[in-house]
Amino acid sequence: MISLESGEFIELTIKDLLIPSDKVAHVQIGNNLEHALLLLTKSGYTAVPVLDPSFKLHGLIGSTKILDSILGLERIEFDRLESMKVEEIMTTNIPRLSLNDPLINGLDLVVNHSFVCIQNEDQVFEGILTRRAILKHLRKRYDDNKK
Ligand code: 4BW
Repeated sequence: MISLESGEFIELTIKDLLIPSDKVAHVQIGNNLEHALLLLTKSGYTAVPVLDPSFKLHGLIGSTKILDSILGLERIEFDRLESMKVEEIMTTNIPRLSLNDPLINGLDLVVNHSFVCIQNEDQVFEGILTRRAILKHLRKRYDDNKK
């Protein structure tokens, strides 16, 4: 068993496991779907944040949503990628946390989301908390407990 008696998931905050914004791939409002699909394909991520020029967080865009948006009745209409903008199809109803929120709030959210966006009080994007970071942390706690 992993002992969490110290209450560390309440004592630790999101800040402790954050991937900072400068290390997070993103697209910008105004980018077309062709650009977004290229970025997703090249980076290997299935979804990334959508930011504006002042780094405010507006939503998420993923490859499944992009491909779904260009599905025609009989074929995939790739020519539409150039004219459609990310803001037309991005998901805006996303969970958001702040740097000082307790890590337990992040743990709850990564059950159903592979990552959670972190923003400040002005909605400026600070980075992400990933499922991987939380699992790595739990694994380390497990190893530490065995010693
Ligand atoms: O390029 C990658 N590098 C590494 N080290 N791991 C990767 C990479 N691409 C995928 N992975 C692994 C991670 O374990 O596959 C998992 C699922 O990827 P996803 O969701 O479906 O693209 C990754 O799990 P994770 O690290 O917990 O990340 C969860 C989700 O967070 C990813 C992606 O949507 C987003 N993400 C993670 N790091 C990101 C990022 N988005 C933009 N920039 C980053 N640096």
